[in-house]
Amino acid sequence: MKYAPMNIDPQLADSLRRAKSVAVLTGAGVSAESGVPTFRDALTGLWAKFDPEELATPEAFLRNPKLVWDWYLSRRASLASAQPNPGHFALAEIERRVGIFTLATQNVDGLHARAGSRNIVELHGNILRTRCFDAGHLVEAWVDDGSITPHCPYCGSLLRPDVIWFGEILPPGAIEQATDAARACDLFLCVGTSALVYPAAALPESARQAGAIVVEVNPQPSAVADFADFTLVAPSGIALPALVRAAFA
Ligand code: BV8
Repeated sequence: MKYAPMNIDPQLADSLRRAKSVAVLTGAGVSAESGVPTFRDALTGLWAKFDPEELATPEAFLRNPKLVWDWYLSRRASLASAQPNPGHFALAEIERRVGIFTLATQNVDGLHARAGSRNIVELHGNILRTRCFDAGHLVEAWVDDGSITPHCPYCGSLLRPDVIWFGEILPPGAIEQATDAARACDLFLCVGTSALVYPAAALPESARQAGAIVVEVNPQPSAVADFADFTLVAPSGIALPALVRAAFA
């Protein structure tokens, strides 16, 4: 679908330009234009028959380590060719322009850091890191002894991707840091998320309750649009650069 150049409400552009503090929540949609399937689409092909909330759990992993490990290997492989898109770069530009900036992401693809964002809170971990299932320490290398999934070279436990699965608590301090930023910001950007997974999905409401201007960027508005002050109904790779141009050009 072709999108006309975005017209940004001058009031929104002015609010961003004058914001002293900005907080952001991103979801899989911000990486869609980088060719990374959104979380629920990630189960294309072989994975089509699985429910992601079934596959991304410690129980599923312990039940069938190879199935879950191979799913993450295939997602890592598809990430190898992914590049940050204009939406990622626009968020990095906003961080450079605004005094106080926090980017909380549900994404595990590492693309925000590659686009130059600095103050990132990875709420759900990072698929490119591997950790020991039992002890939790990160593991950079292991011997591929042909066992169905790799084992920790230090204790022999199973290795797992360093992501937060359903039913697992978030990294220590992550949701607290993101919530503090949401409550303290003048303007909150909610980008590319269906806002269905908690506690991340509570962040836009926390920002609204604290009096922030809330903006949703999503071609299919989520429930956040019901209370957002502004909704940009377009792909983030188009909407965010247009917003940056309108506010700072
Ligand atoms: C927790 C990492 C405390 C892994 C992910 C019962 C038992 C246990 C827990 C629960 C329970 N009931 C509820 C819960 C809490 C649960 C939860 O919220 N479940 C939901 C399903 C109801 N949450 C948890 O378990 C969390 N932990 O609560 O711990 C606890 C512990 C025990 C018991 C109780 C409480 C942990 C959740 C983290 C799960 N890990 N990812 C991996 O990636 O493999 S979640 C994963 O799915 C993502 O990280 C993300 O969070 C979520 C997907 O959401 P989105 O990113 O929004 O992606 P989605 O595809 O849904 O939407 C894409 C959007 O983009 C769409 O709106 C689309 O329109 C838009 N879009 C598309 N293209 C574009 C675009 N937007 C802009 N531009 C475009 N071009």
